[in-house]
Amino acid sequence: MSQPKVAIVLGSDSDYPVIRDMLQRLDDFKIEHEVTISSAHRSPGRTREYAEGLESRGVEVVIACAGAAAHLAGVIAAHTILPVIGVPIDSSPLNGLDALLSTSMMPAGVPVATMAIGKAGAGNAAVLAAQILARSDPVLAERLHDYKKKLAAGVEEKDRKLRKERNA
Ligand code: RP5
Repeated sequence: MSQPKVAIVLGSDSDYPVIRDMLQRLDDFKIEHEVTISSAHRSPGRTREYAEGLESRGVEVVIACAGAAAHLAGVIAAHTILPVIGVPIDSSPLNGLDALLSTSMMPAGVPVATMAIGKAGAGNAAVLAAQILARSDPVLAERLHDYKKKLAAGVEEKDRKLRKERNA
């Protein structure tokens, strides 16, 4: 297996079902990736060690997914110079609003590119990671152009179906 370019970190195994689209999209873009569970609160030492080792292993983008008072993305960003994409997971009684704020509202100097809450954000994280990697990978850039074309074609197809239904 070749070296992962994208490292996905989950705060808990309970976050895994939310990232299905992300994994599918990374597979579709043919981007090597790895998934690890590590918690900013429950396993802070492991999280720090993992973040510090990413760059030297050739990883280029990190996607950190966590719910509740989610510090995972920020803590990883504190320990690496790699771009960190944060996905707030809707796993708490506040439905992810807590995670959205704690992931996005980073103090000056340590950015986290924060996605939407939940499944849509998880899928978008894969697309953003692909867009970052595509700056130095023309083949991947071509796959992204195709992806955009498919998105547009999907909307046209929905429009056609709706018009047909309404005229039936
Ligand atoms: C966060 O707390 C995790 O990212 C998860 O979204 C949430 C709940 O974790 P579990 O109690 O299910 O392990 O750290």
